Amino acid sequence: VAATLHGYPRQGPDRELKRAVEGYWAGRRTADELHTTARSVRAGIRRQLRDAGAAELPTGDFSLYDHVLDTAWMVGAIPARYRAAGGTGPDAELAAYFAAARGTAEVAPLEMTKWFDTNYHYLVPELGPHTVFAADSRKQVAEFREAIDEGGAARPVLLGPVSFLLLAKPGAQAGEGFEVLSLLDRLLPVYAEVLADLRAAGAAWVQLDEPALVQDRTAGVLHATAHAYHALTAVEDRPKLVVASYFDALGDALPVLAASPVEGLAMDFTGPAAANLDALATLGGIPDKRLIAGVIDGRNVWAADLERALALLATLLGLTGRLDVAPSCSLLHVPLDAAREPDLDPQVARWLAFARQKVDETVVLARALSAGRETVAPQLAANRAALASRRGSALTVDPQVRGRCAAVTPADARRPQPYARRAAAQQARLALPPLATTTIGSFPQTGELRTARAEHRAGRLSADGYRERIAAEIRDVVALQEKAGLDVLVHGEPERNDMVQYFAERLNGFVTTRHGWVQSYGTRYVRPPILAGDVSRPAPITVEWTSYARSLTDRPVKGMLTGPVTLLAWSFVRDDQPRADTARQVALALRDEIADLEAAGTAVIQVDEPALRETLPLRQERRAAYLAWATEAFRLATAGVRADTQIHTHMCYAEFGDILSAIEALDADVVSLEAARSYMEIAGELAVADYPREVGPGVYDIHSPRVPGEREITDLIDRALRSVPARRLWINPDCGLKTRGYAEIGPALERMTAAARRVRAALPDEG
Ligand code: THG
Ligand code: ZN
Repeated sequence: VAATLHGYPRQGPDRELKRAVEGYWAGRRTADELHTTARSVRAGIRRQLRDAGAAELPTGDFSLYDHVLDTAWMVGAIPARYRAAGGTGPDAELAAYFAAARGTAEVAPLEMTKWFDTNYHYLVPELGPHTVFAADSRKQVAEFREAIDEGGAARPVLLGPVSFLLLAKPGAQAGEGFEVLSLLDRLLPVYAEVLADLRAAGAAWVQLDEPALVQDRTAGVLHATAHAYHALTAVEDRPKLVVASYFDALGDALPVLAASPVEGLAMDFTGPAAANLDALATLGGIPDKRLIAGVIDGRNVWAADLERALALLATLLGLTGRLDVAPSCSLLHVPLDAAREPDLDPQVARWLAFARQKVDETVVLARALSAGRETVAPQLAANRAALASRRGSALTVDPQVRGRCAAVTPADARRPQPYARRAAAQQARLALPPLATTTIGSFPQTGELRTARAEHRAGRLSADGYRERIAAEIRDVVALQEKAGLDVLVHGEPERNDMVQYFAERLNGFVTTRHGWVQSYGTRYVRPPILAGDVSRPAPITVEWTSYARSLTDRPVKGMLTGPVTLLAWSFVRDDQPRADTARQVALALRDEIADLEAAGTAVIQVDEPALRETLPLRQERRAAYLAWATEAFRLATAGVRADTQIHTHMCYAEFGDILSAIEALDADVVSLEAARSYMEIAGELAVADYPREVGPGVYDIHSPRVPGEREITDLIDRALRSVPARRLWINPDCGLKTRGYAEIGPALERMTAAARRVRAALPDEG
């Protein structure tokens, strides 16, 4: 029994790779310098893994930007427009690669979307009937050679052919009815060639990742999977194959893979994928295959229960011909090293395992099985003590919070008045015109703001000095909005670094990290807070700045909060109680904040849930339960307000079609949605769903620096009016303005309000 893994964070200890790639983009580094940094980051990773005692290192999981884009490159499926954009210079390939990743002045990049239900985003390959695949194994072979040249075993890890196709989409020229999976037979020979190249380079085993098989799949897909692995195992002179899955159980795909001639399976046995154990036992195990058992959760930051993992592994030993131990998935999704967090509460620190610690845990388990428990007795004892301290800690169990949660009744999560009554009360209080205008909440985070925050943190700017900077920013933002003629104003959120971190820093139960970066996409990283204990709110969070903004204007100012589902989705959440319970605690803390905002005179309060769609479970059978607790948490946060307090929510990045009924179940008075890029669709979907309350499908795409013309906005409003009556239609940009510049948003907002006034003037008199 040996310890191995599927992948490791690829940024380097101080995000060296991010700096190198961004430096190359900015022209501050040559391609050679970039490759040198990349090589040294990879060498550092391998050293760390070998020192920890990992037996067979993954290779090829490294990426300059994204591993799905790397796979598209490996099979030659890079659209011609990017090859052309790369030019003919000495670095043409690198230029073409980054053109596909981030676009150029001439070409838009590939679309980006979420990697299953993680917070990582991949680039969506574009395929069509004319795609010509061609093998390019250079990256895979080079990274494998690097590893074995140092001595010791390595296992190339590739995205498998079935998942590659299922993650891709038809390109613009593909034509009606084109199915990406129809390309499988043309793709397989290319994979076979890569496998042969890796074999020639000395690879005994190659791992093919097929995470797409843990989603509900048709008989057709399962059949294609069986076909693919029969074809790949028929290749002569190939490495042994291990097919990996993670994030959920294999379900119907398990018997298919078990019956295929591949030599090994890597399976996840954590979280919802724990169902793999019974399924494997029912099948009679896989006695002729190697099993790489993912028993350490690769997606959270909590120290594993090693005794439980050992018991699980003992059962698995009887179900396989050869057992190895691994984290459940690539460690890409967790921060690098919990030992590098000097500011963490030491009590919490010992409960944590980041990537480095997860490798240590994996090695301890492998040693316990291969050399005997007594060889790792101290590690097991330390693990037991850490788990016991977590269970008994006052941080994880706050009796007051528990009591309050236990006392929640269904009525607490329901606004007492029906929407029609609320709408009348709100109209009497707010006296807004039809087609009321507003923004989503954030205004540009300028360089000066970021500098002021950094200066304040470093102690060079006093608390008063920093507050005055924020106050001045709010005065400017309010003045700008009055000048633009907006109906409902915001304070602009200059005091917030990040919509999750800001609240996490001010709520009991969360801790934040200094170096806990996790790749979100490309060179962009987030530092998710860690939700470790029972959540409560020691003091009001947003009331002061919201009230300050209100004092500057006669118009209504929206209070702005991040919703409970999003606070969970963008944090690492405790695993010692159901997420639904944790969500309820967060909801109650927000409910207090909303009550305080209301008591201070705030008539409009927005609770953002951009992540509602993102954490939808991968399997259909679990979705209803998730949406039930998620929408309940939102309502528990918001339902305590008076009838004449207007609740808004906002959502972005979503395929709303999947969750329209959940959006409705939030019972918000107003929902604003990202829509500028698919405006017709969302307005139409809302109409079809008979959405009964107020909506603001965005009329200004803030993801682009382009300022829309008034005419263009007028057209969008006219179009929306075909689906939504004027009284229920809001006019707003489609997301926060934090990434835009003031040069653009002044004119853009003025055109938006002008368009609203123009359409308003032409409305038939409602009498
Ligand atoms: N906040 C949090 N999580 C998120 C988002 C968010 N997850 C999903 C989505 N939004 C991810 N989008 C981004 C967008 C930009 C960046 C990261 C994720 C980004 N990061 C900076 C970087 O890597 O240079 C670092 C930012 C920082 O210093 O904190 O630009 O909005 N919580
Ligand atoms: Zn948004």
